[in-house]
Amino acid sequence: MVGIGVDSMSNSELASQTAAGSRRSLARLLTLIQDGETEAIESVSNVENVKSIGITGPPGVGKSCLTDCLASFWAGKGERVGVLCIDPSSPLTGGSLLGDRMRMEQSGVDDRIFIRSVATRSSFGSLPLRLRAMISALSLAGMDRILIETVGVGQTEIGIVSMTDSVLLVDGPDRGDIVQAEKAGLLELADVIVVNKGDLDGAEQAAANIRSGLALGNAESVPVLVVSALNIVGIDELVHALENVQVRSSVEEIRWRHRLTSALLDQVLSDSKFDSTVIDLAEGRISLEQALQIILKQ
Ligand SMILES: Nc1nc2c(ncn2[C@@H]2O[C@H](COP(=O)(O)OP(=O)(O)OP(=O)(O)O)[C@@H](O)[C@H]2O)c(=O)[nH]1
Ligand SMILES: [Mg+2]
Repeated sequence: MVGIGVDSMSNSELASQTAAGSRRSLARLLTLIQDGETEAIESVSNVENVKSIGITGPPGVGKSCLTDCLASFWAGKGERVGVLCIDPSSPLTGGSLLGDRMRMEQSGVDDRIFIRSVATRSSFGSLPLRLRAMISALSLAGMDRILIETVGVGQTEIGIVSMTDSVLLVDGPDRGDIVQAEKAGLLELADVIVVNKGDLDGAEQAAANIRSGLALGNAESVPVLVVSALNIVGIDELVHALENVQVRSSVEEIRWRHRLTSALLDQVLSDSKFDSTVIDLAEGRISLEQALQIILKQ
């Protein structure tokens, strides 16, 4: 029987049950991957990944509501949507916004959405790599779309969103936080930018400011849309933009640069000598150059 005793299943059994549609097996597999279980990560290493979208931006701009809208939109079209929320402060409801309306006409919307929260605690460095394997697990489970919401516009977020195939940057009407995103280098990874809360004053102006900023950086081809997740306005246009993202070689290069950096960082941090080297440094026994040599020699 599918879904019984997932705790005692081997990794390959979990993987095959996941592929057969067991949500419990998928949940267990994701937990093992998140915990860094090498065998679990290997069990999905040959899976062809479904295209994933990273959704990022400053706190409180409406990323979760927007993720909810997008997941419901695609689920309403009969697609299966996997959602990973990295360090969520506001839980996703599983398509409650748009879902309520769609449910009247169409059953099964919620069944087609799989949501998983992922804490970043204690996984500094390795989370981006594990995220790749989590995307593989969701792909194995037959998801048609994978959405990854992450809060903030710093280095950690860059590590996370560089693992996805495209990036949706969300901003609000009154914030100007996009400047922070630009400083952190996140703006150059954005394939689509939305100003959410378009029902509030200042949204069109914020979008105009972003467009002129992009034009200065020769990135005017990046669509900047005004939407309202709350009123479900502009979602069709957003879906269209996301489904028609142009691959830009310059962005691919940046993406791979971040992925490689994450992989290197992961290697260094998982080195058995790392912690003792830090102590040796702190206690003045070795220099930084010597520390580098110790770790790079491994
Ligand atoms: N007026 C208005 N409010 C919105 C809209 N979308 C979201 N909100 C509100 O903004 C608040 C934050 O929404 P969230 O979706 O939790 O925002 P978030 O970016 O995911 O927040 P964090 O994950 O905490 O960074 C909530 O109170 C939402 O109801 C919108 O289109 N218009
Ligand atoms: Mg959120």
